[in-house]
Amino acid sequence: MKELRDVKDLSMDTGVQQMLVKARNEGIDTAFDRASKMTRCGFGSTGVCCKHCLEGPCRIAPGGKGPQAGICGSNVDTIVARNFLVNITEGAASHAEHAREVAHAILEVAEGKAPYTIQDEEKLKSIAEGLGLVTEGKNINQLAREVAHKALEDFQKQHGTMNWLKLRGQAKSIENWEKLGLLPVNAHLEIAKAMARTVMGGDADPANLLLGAVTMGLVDGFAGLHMSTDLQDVLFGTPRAVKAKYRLGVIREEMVNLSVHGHIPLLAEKVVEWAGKLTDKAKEAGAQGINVVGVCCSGNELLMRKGVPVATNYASQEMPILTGALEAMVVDIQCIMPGIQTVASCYHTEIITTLPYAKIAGATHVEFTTERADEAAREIVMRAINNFKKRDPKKINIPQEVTEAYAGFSVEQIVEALKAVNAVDPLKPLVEAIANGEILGAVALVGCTNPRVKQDSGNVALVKELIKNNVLVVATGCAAHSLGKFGLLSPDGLKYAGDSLRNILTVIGQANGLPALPPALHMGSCVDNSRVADLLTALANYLGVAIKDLPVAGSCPETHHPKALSIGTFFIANGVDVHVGVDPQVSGSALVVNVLTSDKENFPVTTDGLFGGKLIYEEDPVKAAEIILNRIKMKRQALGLN
Ligand code: BF8
Ligand code: SF4
Repeated sequence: MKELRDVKDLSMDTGVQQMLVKARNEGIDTAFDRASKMTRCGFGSTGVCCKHCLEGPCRIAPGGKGPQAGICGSNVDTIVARNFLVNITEGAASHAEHAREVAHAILEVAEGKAPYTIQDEEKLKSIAEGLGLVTEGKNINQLAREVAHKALEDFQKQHGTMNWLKLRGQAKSIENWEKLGLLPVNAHLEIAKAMARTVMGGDADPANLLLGAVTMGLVDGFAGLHMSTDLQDVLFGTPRAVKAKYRLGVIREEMVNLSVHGHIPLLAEKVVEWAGKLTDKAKEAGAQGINVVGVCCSGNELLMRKGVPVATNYASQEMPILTGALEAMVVDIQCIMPGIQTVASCYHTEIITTLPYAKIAGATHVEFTTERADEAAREIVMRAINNFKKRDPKKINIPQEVTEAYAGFSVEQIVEALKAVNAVDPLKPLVEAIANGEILGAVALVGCTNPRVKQDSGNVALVKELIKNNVLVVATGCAAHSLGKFGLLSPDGLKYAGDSLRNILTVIGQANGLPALPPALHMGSCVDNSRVADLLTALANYLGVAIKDLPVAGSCPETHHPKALSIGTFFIANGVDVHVGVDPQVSGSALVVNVLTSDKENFPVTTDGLFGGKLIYEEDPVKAAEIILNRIKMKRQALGLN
């Protein structure tokens, strides 16, 4: 049995460290300790294990020793590429299902069947126009119904190209995908096709399988990320800058604490609404009120639109329960560790699952559908209130640290902030700063935390290195939470920035009545990586170049989920370099590694050559920053910039 590691080596977050000590004292297992005990399988971690039929599992030993083909004759390149495509498909399917739920909800709202009100009519209109719909003379519900039908077509149509790809893709990228025959028809069709081609006896050409992964990246990007963000903005409002609080200290002893965890804001928004309506009931139970706190991407959605505080990010999702002051954790889908139920069974906390296809044994299940959203949300909040009296005061121990952060930087908000500097041509100051080198380039910090990696350390270290070199950083997902916890979403974080970046962010901030903008702009949840893509599209169109020409990159230092890989594939398809700090499990095939990570000069077929972007795998965040900076400088040079 492996030794447990010192809690200081597991997370940078002192509140998390405090809870880890508490967990060990109480004999409770957490993801961090399970990660310490888990040995890595050499075959699995290099991607060379195939379980696609019952002849196997077949595994190819490295270094040419032992069998070099599976029983069916699959070679190592096919096995690794096939496993990679399965991974990307899992990620894309998650995002597509998220988007489909929201599209369906919009349809129900338009038909008066679901208790939500459309919040951003302007955005609905502009999406409708972008989709080629006639908007004149139509009321909001008619328009919403037509937009919902267009969205749902992206899960049904049998010919042509996904509507959302044509709506949001940059023309130059689309041209390239079309030339390569990669355009997806509909999300469900492509997901089914990917399953069919990865089955035993399907596609056995590794290069073709990797191209399949790119199509899946496009499914993820357009029928997942873009569609989700667009329709969520329509339904719940487009985010504007908000100030909010981070870390476990946002849990309050005197309140009924209810955390919302998962991804789709249909549930999260309703829980917040009902928490507001049931304050009196909480007071009757002896609490001062109801405190909703966010975890993971549901946390991001509520933070972006409502300034709801964020308790913690992925790897430490069990910790809010360990405070002993969490009455309930309500979850929907994705990134929810079954381990939360094991921890909750040692406390009064009730885990509440809400989707029929995502239950946890032992948890309470309150079925959430948009049609009965109010009843379900009311029941969930009442359950939390009723649990308040069940607390064991001896078990309460809430870490005190809280940090302040700004979030809510939608593209609309960024453009509005830039308008305070140049009302007529808002992108001009930003583009000029990039052109003259005051801003070297831009990097999106995205994705996760992973219990195998010291929590937050990669995300924070990489960003500090980038901003020191005057790179503008935008952030999403749990990585944005890391930055929020360590002051990088606050103007105070500018102390780590290079002079010219600090000056520009101060000028823009002051034009907007703030001391400065933070060094990293929080753009939202993982599906909101669409906002990053929208920003890149706007910049590329402004300059009349392709996205692949921009001096930008994406980075996910603490990757854990297949969704992070499918998002990364979407950006690579657009020609954006993507760094991962955790092994993407393809190292068993030199061919796959070369296609994904080599420069175009060094290998006959690469994503760098086909799309202009490549995968960078580097565990050390400082070294990764250096590689990213060099690629950004290379792209600057190609644009004729110094
Ligand atoms: O979609 S960042 S750990 S919660 S996968 Fe998961 Fe990663 Fe968090 Fe959000 Ni994204
Ligand atoms: Fe083995 Fe081929 Fe079956 Fe995979 S598909 S388990 S390599 S026989």
